[in-house]
Amino acid sequence: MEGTPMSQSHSIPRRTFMKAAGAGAAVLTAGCLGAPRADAGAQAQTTTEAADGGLDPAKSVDLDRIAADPTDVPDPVDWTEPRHHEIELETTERVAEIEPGVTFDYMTFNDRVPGPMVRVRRGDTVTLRLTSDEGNSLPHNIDFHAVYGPGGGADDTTIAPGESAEIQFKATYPGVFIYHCAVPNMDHHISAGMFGAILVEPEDGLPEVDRELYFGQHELYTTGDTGEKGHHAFDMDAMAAEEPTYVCLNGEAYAFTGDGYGPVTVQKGERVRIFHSVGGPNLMSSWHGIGNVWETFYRDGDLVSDPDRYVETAPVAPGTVAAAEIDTPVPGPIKLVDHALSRVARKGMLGVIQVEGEEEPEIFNPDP
Ligand SMILES: [Cu+2]
Repeated sequence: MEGTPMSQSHSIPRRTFMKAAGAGAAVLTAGCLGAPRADAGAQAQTTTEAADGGLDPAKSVDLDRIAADPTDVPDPVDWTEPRHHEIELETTERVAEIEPGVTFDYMTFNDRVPGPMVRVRRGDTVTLRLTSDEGNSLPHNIDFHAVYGPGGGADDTTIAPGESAEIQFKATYPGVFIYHCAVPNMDHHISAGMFGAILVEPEDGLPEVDRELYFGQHELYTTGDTGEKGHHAFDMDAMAAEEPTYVCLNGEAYAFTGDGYGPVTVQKGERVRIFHSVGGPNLMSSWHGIGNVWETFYRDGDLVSDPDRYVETAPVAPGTVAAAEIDTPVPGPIKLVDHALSRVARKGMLGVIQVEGEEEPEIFNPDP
């Protein structure tokens, strides 16, 4: 288990603020994203529909939280010779909340979305053991985009509930890549949460930064309306039509805002590397940080070509992990969004990095 701790616990306290249906979005997107998700009339109508037998009541949850902690990133590679890693991942099927009062049947790697980041160095070897929780109902497997081999490993890791499988692979090429479940209904399984990232550092490593963060964007297709209280079943037709109910950051709506677990805080002046994994299964992310710029942008997770500079909005295709480095010269929020902004204003796709520190009026003066 060198360098790749895969068994961390859920140490972050669950949010305690239970917002009223739809009411929170306007608050958390205050600023350039005033976001009325639904007016009072629409809320009343939704309630009536539910009473008429629309959605089943919310289920009791198996997990207090499905959203991975964005700060949970393995330490940078500090070794210079090839290593062997033993990595264990567990596939699970869990009920959890998309937002307060809205439950969903997630599928995960290690009970969180996105699944844990795996971090190795080019030339390292990995023995990967995949286990399927015995309470599962479906087959699962794992396809690493960092792997040469049938299905990226999926062909030899397809397992039934209670089973486990092992593969070994060499990380022969560098970059940051998606992994995901790849059973025949892979779009459903990815949509339910089964994706994560594997970072294969180049031999010379990555530039030193002060902090690294890891996020995952994906879509949920459900039988309910966005924000409708109750249990949302999966909607295959909506997925086929590519019309999601939610577009989430780390599996939940607005998780890293004042209405959720709170923003991720950094200190003014820190250089921050952000890994943005897009599981999809269908939607391209137009990745943007409001109030900032991708100072260095590693397009498509390519860590060896010359990176792009000062990119405002970057396309990140489903099945891709992009990386960017940002500077934080002024205090205030940096809002991580998909600049297809209806996904932000209405469907949950927003997270906030809060930069703490004294004002820098020469760079930005809010009160000249
Ligand atoms: Cu699966």
